Amino acid sequence: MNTLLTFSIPLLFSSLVWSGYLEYNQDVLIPEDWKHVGRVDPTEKLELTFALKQQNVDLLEETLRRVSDPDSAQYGKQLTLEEVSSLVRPSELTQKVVRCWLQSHGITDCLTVHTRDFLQCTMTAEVAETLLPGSKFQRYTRDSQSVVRSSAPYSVHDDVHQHLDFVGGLHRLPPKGQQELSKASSNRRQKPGVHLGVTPAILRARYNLSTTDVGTAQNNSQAVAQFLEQYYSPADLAEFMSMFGRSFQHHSQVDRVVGTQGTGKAGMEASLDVEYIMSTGANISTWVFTNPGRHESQEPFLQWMVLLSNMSDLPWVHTISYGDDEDSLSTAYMMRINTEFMKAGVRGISLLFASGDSGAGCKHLGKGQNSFRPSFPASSPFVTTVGGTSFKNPYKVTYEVTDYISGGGFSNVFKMPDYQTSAVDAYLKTVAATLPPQSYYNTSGRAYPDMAALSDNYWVVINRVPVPWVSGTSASTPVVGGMLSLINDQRLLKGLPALGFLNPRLYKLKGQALFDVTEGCHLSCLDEKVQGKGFCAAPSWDPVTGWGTPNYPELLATLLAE
Ligand SMILES: *[C@@H]1O[C@H](CO)[C@@H](O)[C@H](O)[C@H]1NC(C)=O
Ligand SMILES: *[C@@H]1O[C@H](CO)[C@@H](O)[C@H](O)[C@H]1NC(C)=O
Ligand SMILES: *[C@@H]1O[C@H](CO)[C@@H](O)[C@H](O)[C@H]1NC(C)=O
Ligand SMILES: *[C@@H]1O[C@H](CO)[C@@H](O)[C@H](O)[C@H]1NC(C)=O
Ligand SMILES: CC(=O)N[C@H]1CO[C@H](CO)[C@@H](O)[C@@H]1O
Repeated sequence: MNTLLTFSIPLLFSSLVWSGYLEYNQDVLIPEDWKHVGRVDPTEKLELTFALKQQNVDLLEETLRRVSDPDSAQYGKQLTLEEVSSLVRPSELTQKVVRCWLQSHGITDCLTVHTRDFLQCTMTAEVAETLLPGSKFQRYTRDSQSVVRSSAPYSVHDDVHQHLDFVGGLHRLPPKGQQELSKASSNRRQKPGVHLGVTPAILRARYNLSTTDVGTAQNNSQAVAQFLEQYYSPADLAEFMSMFGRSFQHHSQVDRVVGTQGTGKAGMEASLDVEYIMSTGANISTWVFTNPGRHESQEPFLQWMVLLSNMSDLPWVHTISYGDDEDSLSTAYMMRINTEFMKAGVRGISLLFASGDSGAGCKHLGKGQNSFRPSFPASSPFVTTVGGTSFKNPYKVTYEVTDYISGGGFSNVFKMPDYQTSAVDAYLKTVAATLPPQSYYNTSGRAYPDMAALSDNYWVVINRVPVPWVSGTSASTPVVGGMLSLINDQRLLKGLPALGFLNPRLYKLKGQALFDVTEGCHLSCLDEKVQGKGFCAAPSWDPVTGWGTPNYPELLATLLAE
């Protein structure tokens, strides 16, 4: 192919003595619920993802700030995928060095993306272990899932070290869904004779959506991304809509499924996302991104990020119920994924992540010492994170209070972004006397969530049967997503750009057009010092419910300006 390759390889890659870790602080422990099956056969094919070092990441961040800040002259001047690509594409040198390195190991079966910053290559386990000294590929199973991961940290040759951010497909395992939690809450709350719960009609009443608040623009669309070993069922969606969708115009079908529906079965969480984004974001074309990986070595979340860099035509709003403990992930990985979020944001795409269902979380540091445990991507400064609420009276459409499961807190990895400093400072001052001990969290970090919606006692149709008492921020996130899609719809009809990365604008509203949630605390460590209590809601922004929940007509009015 390229003459440079044949000559430079022996010089560049003759020795494997010098190699270094890309992800020095990546957790490689396999959680106990995964069963070790054994070493992977050396001839077995793996698919690994190489994240190539990008250019102009600072400029990308600055561009995102400008296009998302309503006070900037650049507001709404979003970039195409082509433009993002010219900005961040890795240098020729980086591309060449990485390709040479792969080819020197006989790896030629690679796919790239439009932005050239990811390479996905197929190789045998034996080749992968030589390429990445230290790696040891093993097979693990959990329920019906089977994955191939490395039981030991990998390194890369010194010559490529500076050209890569990380290699995907060795460590991170698919997180467990929230079904456990839904069942737990059903036991706890079952009261004979009471059946009222959250339905599309209840949500539309609470958030003031009228029958005419449905999508009408031709080319608007929204998406849910799911990475569970379960899939949404088209028949359940249709049944759900015939049962609960009588009072508003809606679609009863997903327009596009990207990826494969997986080998698992129809799942509660997968159905929840789709059924509810299509209830608030009614009559809007909906896509589902589902387990795009085909190989057991792939990381479904990473695969989805790679896909975004390869598709020029994408829905404007994506809601994602996926998260992992920040402390289980390497900084290198989180930093790069964060850059991927910026790439989506500058294109005008809104990414909404569930804040998690463990409140402030809890990490045991040993000797009775604990700290809160932030979750990623909820803690990324470049996504909009959605927390959860309950009705004050669970059987009536009343005002909302904290759902104690609502994820929230402060990142230990990402610095607090400028758009939120005054809101967070105000909170910390207001509640100073009642804050948990300082040793549990880090107030220099990105604070989340940004907003919230109901997350408690939902009705879902699963296997053709309506099931009550389903709870979690995986419910509130698509509910907010659907409403942002409706606002995009009106913006597109007016010839305005999509909302894109919402936070800079959201924080400038200072709670206007949102129902402030001021009651209740979320959960945290069960120890003597905090006794299960994390942060508490307060007037204005708080790290439990953010700025509060949407009052749709007012939010529409304010976000429809310019
Ligand atoms: C990206 O899309 C192009 C075609 O548009 C395709 O050839 C390539 O294989 C895709 N990359 C990946 C990683 O799937
Ligand atoms: C929206 O809902 C609230 C509470 O249910 C109500 O007080 C208000 O009048 C409604 N309408 C608007 C336009 O805010
Ligand atoms: C539903 O959306 C389509 C465009 O996708 C539009 O033509 C139609 O009028 C909408 N329905 C209502 C009730 O607004
Ligand atoms: C606190 O967060 C900052 C980033 O905002 C980080 O640099 C620092 O290491 C964090 N401290 C701890 C103890 O994790
Ligand atoms: C994101 C989206 O839905 N884009 C659609 C816009 O319309 C064209 C032409 O009908 C479709 O091909 C796109 O998928």
